[in-house]
Amino acid sequence: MRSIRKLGSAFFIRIGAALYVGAFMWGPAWAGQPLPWQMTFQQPASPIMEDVVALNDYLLIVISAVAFFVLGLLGFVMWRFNAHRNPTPATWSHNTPLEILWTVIPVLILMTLAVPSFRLLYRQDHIPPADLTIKVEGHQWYWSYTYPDFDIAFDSTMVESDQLKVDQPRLLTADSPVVVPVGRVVRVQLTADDVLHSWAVPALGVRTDTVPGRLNETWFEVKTPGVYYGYCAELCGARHAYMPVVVEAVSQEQFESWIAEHKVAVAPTGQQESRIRFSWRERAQT
Ligand SMILES: [Cu+2]
Repeated sequence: MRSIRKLGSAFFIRIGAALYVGAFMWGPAWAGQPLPWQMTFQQPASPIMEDVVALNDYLLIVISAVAFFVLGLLGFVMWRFNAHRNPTPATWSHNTPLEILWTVIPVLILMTLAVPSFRLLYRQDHIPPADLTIKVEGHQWYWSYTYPDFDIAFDSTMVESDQLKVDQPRLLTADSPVVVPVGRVVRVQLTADDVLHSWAVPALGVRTDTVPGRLNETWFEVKTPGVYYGYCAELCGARHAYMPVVVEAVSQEQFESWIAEHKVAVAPTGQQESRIRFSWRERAQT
């Protein structure tokens, strides 16, 4: 009895700790990267990730209810129909109404799980009219990014631990982040030039394989400015753990000046200005 009480208090301490860490973690200052002792998702920063978290919470409620119901039923059967309490067992073996019920009810429960799940899957797969396209190419072991609308292309490699600045997370910091404007739909086209990789940013709800010879597509829209860290999520070789993804979401003005700054190196000035405006105007019409 004492050990059960001990177990019980350990359980509540754990739940309390999880709630504490959860509350701590969900503060806005901590968006976009994993934390020590983190037990749930990162703070969602895109509509898709919000839906993922909502679906997860909903599933957790349903599966907990099912698990507790089955556990209760088992306990009741063990207590009520054990050999002492029920020495002469009943001899019937079929009950049609009961069998229909225990088939139909689980089917209905599965439907209530399948509908929101498929809805989310469709939403992830169906790319809305995009404001910006970024092409991602996985290499052993770094990423290269292209902004075809603005003729910008660069490689992004991990910053080694001894070269990190203050507040830069180890193994998650890359030298050149992907810069995107907040509140804009970003279409991401992904491929690889050697082996399978996977471009994953947990807070944005993005995780799509990059496959040599194929083009995959995904999308995201960042709701709040910030730096969002991700990684390669497909075992791709010796330095698989050392190809982080960094997405920096900035305001529209900051994004445009970033574009202008990076564009200078590859194209004559003046040209990018008109292309930026053209790109945004095109979006406004759709
Ligand atoms: Cu990889």
